[in-house]
Amino acid sequence: MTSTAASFCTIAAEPYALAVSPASTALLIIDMQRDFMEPGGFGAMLGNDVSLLRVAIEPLQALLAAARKTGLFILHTREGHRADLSDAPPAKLERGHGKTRIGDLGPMGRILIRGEAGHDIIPELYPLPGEPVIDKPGKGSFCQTDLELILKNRGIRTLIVCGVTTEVCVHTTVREANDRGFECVVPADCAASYFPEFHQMALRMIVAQGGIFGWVSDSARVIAALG
Ligand code: C5J
Repeated sequence: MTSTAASFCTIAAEPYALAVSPASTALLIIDMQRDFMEPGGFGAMLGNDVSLLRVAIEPLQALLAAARKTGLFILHTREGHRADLSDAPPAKLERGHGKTRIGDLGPMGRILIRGEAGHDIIPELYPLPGEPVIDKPGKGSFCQTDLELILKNRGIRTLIVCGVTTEVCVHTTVREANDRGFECVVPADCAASYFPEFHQMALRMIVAQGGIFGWVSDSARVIAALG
Protein backbone atom coordinates (compact mmCIF):
# COMPACT_ATOMS: atom_id res chain seq x y z
CA MET A 1 0.00 0.00 0.00
CA THR A 2 1.40 3.39 -0.94
CA SER A 3 0.31 6.83 0.17
CA THR A 4 -0.20 9.43 -2.56
CA ALA A 5 -1.50 12.20 -0.31
CA ALA A 6 -2.34 12.63 3.34
CA SER A 7 -6.03 12.32 2.55
CA PHE A 8 -5.80 9.51 0.02
CA CYS A 9 -3.97 6.21 -0.12
CA THR A 10 -3.94 2.97 -2.00
CA ILE A 11 -4.29 -0.39 -0.27
CA ALA A 12 -2.43 -3.20 -1.98
CA ALA A 13 -5.02 -5.95 -2.23
CA GLU A 14 -6.52 -8.68 -4.35
CA PRO A 15 -7.93 -8.63 -6.96
CA TYR A 16 -6.42 -5.16 -7.43
CA ALA A 17 -5.27 -2.17 -5.40
CA LEU A 18 -7.96 -0.03 -3.81
CA ALA A 19 -7.71 3.75 -3.43
CA VAL A 20 -9.31 4.92 -0.19
CA SER A 21 -9.65 8.05 1.85
CA PRO A 22 -8.99 7.40 5.57
CA ALA A 23 -11.59 10.04 6.40
CA SER A 24 -14.29 7.89 4.79
CA THR A 25 -12.89 4.53 5.93
CA ALA A 26 -13.91 2.59 9.04
CA LEU A 27 -12.46 -0.44 10.78
CA LEU A 28 -15.29 -2.86 11.59
CA ILE A 29 -14.35 -5.65 14.02
CA ILE A 30 -16.84 -8.49 14.06
CA ASP A 31 -17.74 -10.60 17.12
CA MET A 32 -14.37 -10.98 18.85
CA GLN A 33 -16.34 -12.28 21.83
CA ARG A 34 -15.09 -14.36 24.73
CA ASP A 35 -17.53 -17.22 24.11
CA PHE A 36 -16.18 -17.69 20.57
CA MET A 37 -12.52 -16.95 21.30
CA GLU A 38 -11.52 -18.18 24.75
CA PRO A 39 -10.50 -21.69 25.82
CA GLY A 40 -13.16 -21.74 28.57
CA GLY A 41 -15.97 -20.46 26.35
CA PHE A 42 -19.01 -21.85 24.58
CA GLY A 43 -17.19 -22.43 21.26
CA ALA A 44 -14.57 -24.54 23.02
CA MET A 45 -17.28 -26.38 24.98
CA LEU A 46 -18.77 -27.45 21.64
CA GLY A 47 -15.42 -29.04 20.75
CA ASN A 48 -14.02 -26.28 18.54
CA ASP A 49 -10.31 -25.54 18.56
CA VAL A 50 -10.26 -21.87 19.57
CA SER A 51 -6.57 -21.56 18.73
CA LEU A 52 -7.71 -21.43 15.09
CA LEU A 53 -9.54 -18.19 15.88
CA ARG A 54 -6.94 -16.79 18.25
CA VAL A 55 -4.32 -16.50 15.47
CA ALA A 56 -6.22 -13.40 14.32
CA ILE A 57 -5.80 -11.58 17.66
CA GLU A 58 -2.20 -10.40 17.26
CA PRO A 59 -2.49 -9.05 13.68
CA LEU A 60 -5.78 -7.42 14.62
CA GLN A 61 -4.23 -5.79 17.68
CA ALA A 62 -1.57 -4.28 15.41
CA LEU A 63 -4.17 -3.10 12.91
CA LEU A 64 -6.38 -1.69 15.66
CA ALA A 65 -3.44 0.23 17.13
CA ALA A 66 -2.58 1.65 13.70
CA ALA A 67 -6.21 2.56 13.04
CA ARG A 68 -6.47 4.32 16.41
CA LYS A 69 -3.25 6.21 15.73
CA THR A 70 -4.50 7.30 12.31
CA GLY A 71 -7.86 8.33 13.72
CA LEU A 72 -9.92 5.90 11.64
CA PHE A 73 -13.51 5.46 12.72
CA ILE A 74 -13.61 2.13 14.62
CA LEU A 75 -16.65 0.01 15.39
CA HIS A 76 -17.10 -3.36 17.07
CA THR A 77 -19.96 -5.84 16.86
CA ARG A 78 -21.24 -8.53 19.20
CA GLU A 79 -23.67 -11.29 18.28
CA GLY A 80 -26.28 -11.80 20.98
CA HIS A 81 -29.78 -11.41 22.28
CA ARG A 82 -31.96 -9.84 24.92
CA ALA A 83 -32.24 -11.82 28.15
CA ASP A 84 -35.87 -12.70 27.40
CA LEU A 85 -34.85 -13.93 23.89
CA SER A 86 -37.62 -11.82 22.36
CA ASP A 87 -35.26 -10.81 19.53
CA ALA A 88 -34.10 -14.37 18.79
CA PRO A 89 -35.93 -16.00 15.88
CA PRO A 90 -37.35 -19.43 16.85
CA ALA A 91 -35.54 -20.94 13.86
CA LYS A 92 -32.21 -19.71 15.27
CA LEU A 93 -33.00 -21.05 18.75
CA GLU A 94 -33.93 -24.48 17.43
CA ARG A 95 -31.06 -24.74 14.93
CA GLY A 96 -28.82 -27.76 15.37
CA HIS A 97 -30.99 -29.50 17.99
CA GLY A 98 -27.99 -29.20 20.34
CA LYS A 99 -28.20 -30.02 24.04
CA THR A 100 -27.09 -26.49 24.89
CA ARG A 101 -28.83 -23.62 23.14
CA ILE A 102 -28.75 -19.84 23.02
CA GLY A 103 -29.94 -18.56 26.40
CA ASP A 104 -28.90 -21.68 28.31
CA LEU A 105 -26.26 -21.47 31.00
CA GLY A 106 -22.80 -21.95 29.48
CA PRO A 107 -19.30 -21.79 30.94
CA MET A 108 -19.30 -17.96 30.90
CA GLY A 109 -22.91 -17.20 31.70
CA ARG A 110 -26.01 -17.48 29.52
CA ILE A 111 -24.96 -18.22 25.95
CA LEU A 112 -25.11 -15.25 23.55
CA ILE A 113 -27.05 -13.11 26.01
CA ARG A 114 -26.13 -9.45 26.26
CA GLY A 115 -24.48 -8.55 29.54
CA GLU A 116 -23.11 -12.04 30.18
CA ALA A 117 -19.33 -12.46 30.48
CA GLY A 118 -19.06 -14.74 27.44
CA HIS A 119 -20.91 -12.26 25.25
CA ASP A 120 -18.38 -9.53 25.85
CA ILE A 121 -15.39 -8.67 23.69
CA ILE A 122 -12.01 -10.21 24.56
CA PRO A 123 -9.75 -7.93 26.64
CA GLU A 124 -7.02 -7.91 23.94
CA LEU A 125 -9.33 -5.99 21.58
CA TYR A 126 -11.60 -4.21 24.02
CA PRO A 127 -13.31 -1.11 22.59
CA LEU A 128 -12.22 2.30 23.79
CA PRO A 129 -14.85 4.79 24.94
CA GLY A 130 -16.23 6.44 21.81
CA GLU A 131 -15.87 3.35 19.61
CA PRO A 132 -19.43 2.24 18.88
CA VAL A 133 -20.38 -1.33 19.78
CA ILE A 134 -23.16 -2.71 17.58
CA ASP A 135 -25.21 -5.45 19.24
CA LYS A 136 -26.62 -7.61 16.49
CA PRO A 137 -29.12 -10.46 16.74
CA GLY A 138 -28.04 -12.03 13.45
CA LYS A 139 -24.95 -13.01 11.57
CA GLY A 140 -24.89 -9.89 9.41
CA SER A 141 -24.02 -6.61 11.13
CA PHE A 142 -26.63 -4.62 9.19
CA CYS A 143 -29.63 -6.82 10.03
CA GLN A 144 -31.84 -5.13 12.66
CA THR A 145 -29.09 -2.72 13.79
CA ASP A 146 -28.31 0.99 13.37
CA LEU A 147 -24.93 0.29 11.75
CA GLU A 148 -25.87 1.65 8.32
CA LEU A 149 -27.25 4.86 9.82
CA ILE A 150 -24.09 5.40 11.87
CA LEU A 151 -21.81 4.78 8.87
CA LYS A 152 -23.82 7.04 6.55
CA ASN A 153 -23.87 9.83 9.16
CA ARG A 154 -20.06 9.64 9.34
CA GLY A 155 -19.69 9.68 5.55
CA ILE A 156 -18.08 6.24 5.52
CA ARG A 157 -17.77 4.49 2.16
CA THR A 158 -14.99 1.94 2.78
CA LEU A 159 -14.97 -0.75 5.45
CA ILE A 160 -11.99 -2.75 6.65
CA VAL A 161 -13.81 -5.82 7.93
CA CYS A 162 -12.11 -8.13 10.43
CA GLY A 163 -13.15 -10.70 13.01
CA VAL A 164 -14.79 -14.07 13.33
CA THR A 165 -15.86 -16.20 11.76
CA THR A 166 -14.72 -15.53 8.22
CA GLU A 167 -17.38 -17.56 6.47
CA VAL A 168 -20.28 -16.65 8.76
CA CYS A 169 -20.50 -13.21 10.37
CA VAL A 170 -17.63 -11.59 8.46
CA HIS A 171 -18.87 -12.87 5.11
CA THR A 172 -22.52 -12.05 5.77
CA THR A 173 -21.52 -8.53 6.80
CA VAL A 174 -19.34 -8.04 3.71
CA ARG A 175 -22.21 -9.17 1.48
CA GLU A 176 -24.69 -6.87 3.23
CA ALA A 177 -22.26 -3.94 3.04
CA ASN A 178 -21.44 -4.55 -0.61
CA ASP A 179 -25.13 -4.46 -1.53
CA ARG A 180 -25.48 -1.18 0.35
CA GLY A 181 -22.72 0.42 -1.69
CA PHE A 182 -19.78 0.14 0.74
CA GLU A 183 -16.36 -1.01 -0.46
CA CYS A 184 -15.10 -3.81 1.80
CA VAL A 185 -11.51 -4.91 2.38
CA VAL A 186 -10.84 -8.00 4.48
CA PRO A 187 -7.29 -8.34 5.86
CA ALA A 188 -6.91 -12.12 5.63
CA ASP A 189 -4.86 -12.53 8.82
CA CYS A 190 -7.35 -10.47 10.86
CA ALA A 191 -10.21 -12.89 10.23
CA ALA A 192 -10.43 -16.54 11.21
CA SER A 193 -12.59 -19.63 11.28
CA TYR A 194 -12.80 -22.87 13.24
CA PHE A 195 -12.53 -24.41 9.75
CA PRO A 196 -9.37 -23.20 7.94
CA GLU A 197 -10.66 -24.42 4.58
CA PHE A 198 -13.82 -22.32 5.00
CA HIS A 199 -11.64 -19.29 5.82
CA GLN A 200 -9.67 -19.77 2.60
CA MET A 201 -12.72 -20.37 0.45
CA ALA A 202 -14.62 -17.43 1.94
CA LEU A 203 -11.73 -15.12 1.05
CA ARG A 204 -11.54 -16.58 -2.45
CA MET A 205 -15.26 -15.93 -2.88
CA ILE A 206 -14.81 -12.26 -2.03
CA VAL A 207 -12.16 -11.63 -4.68
CA ALA A 208 -13.57 -13.92 -7.38
CA GLN A 209 -14.99 -12.44 -10.57
CA GLY A 210 -13.02 -9.21 -10.26
CA GLY A 211 -13.87 -8.71 -6.58
CA ILE A 212 -17.52 -9.59 -6.59
CA PHE A 213 -17.94 -8.75 -2.88
CA GLY A 214 -14.80 -6.71 -2.25
CA TRP A 215 -11.07 -6.94 -1.70
CA VAL A 216 -8.71 -9.11 0.39
CA SER A 217 -5.47 -7.75 1.79
CA ASP A 218 -3.54 -8.36 5.03
CA SER A 219 -2.67 -6.42 8.18
CA ALA A 220 0.85 -5.50 7.05
CA ARG A 221 -0.34 -3.96 3.79
CA VAL A 222 -3.22 -2.08 5.42
CA ILE A 223 -0.97 -0.80 8.23
CA ALA A 224 1.64 0.29 5.68
CA ALA A 225 -1.06 2.31 3.97
CA LEU A 226 -2.27 3.90 7.19
CA GLY A 227 1.29 4.80 8.02
C1 C5J B 1 -20.05 -15.63 14.00
C2 C5J B 1 -21.26 -17.69 14.29
N1 C5J B 1 -19.69 -14.54 14.65
N2 C5J B 1 -20.41 -18.40 13.55
N3 C5J B 1 -21.02 -16.39 14.60
O1 C5J B 1 -19.53 -15.93 12.96
O2 C5J B 1 -22.26 -18.21 14.72
